[in-house]
Amino acid sequence: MSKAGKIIGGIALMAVLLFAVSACGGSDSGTTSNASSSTTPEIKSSKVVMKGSKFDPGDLTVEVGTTVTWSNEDAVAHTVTATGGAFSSGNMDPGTNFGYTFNAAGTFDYACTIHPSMKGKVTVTE
Ligand SMILES: [Cu+2]
Repeated sequence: MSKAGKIIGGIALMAVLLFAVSACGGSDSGTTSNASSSTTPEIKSSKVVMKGSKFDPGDLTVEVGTTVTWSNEDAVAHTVTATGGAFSSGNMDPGTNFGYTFNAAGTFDYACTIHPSMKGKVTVTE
């Protein structure tokens, strides 16, 4: 009886160890699943950082359909306001973002209305 109990105990221990190993492996592979990316359309995005009262990059070229996100990493508020009125972020406090999707080709000059010398440009290509 005691020998059988020892075997059962051993099997139980192995089961616990196997479970621990498989659970660990499962959580590792879970973050790398990217199987459906080939069938979904590519999401194009680009980022402009606002820092030191400058847009970086100040001159950006993207493809039609790209969403550009401006991120205010400065200590003061800024705006992203298109010269032609295509888009306007309004006041952006430090730490906030503004996104705009460019669905037409062209050149879009913009500036910060608070700091008129703070200028940038997005060129959108087909
Ligand atoms: Cu500004």
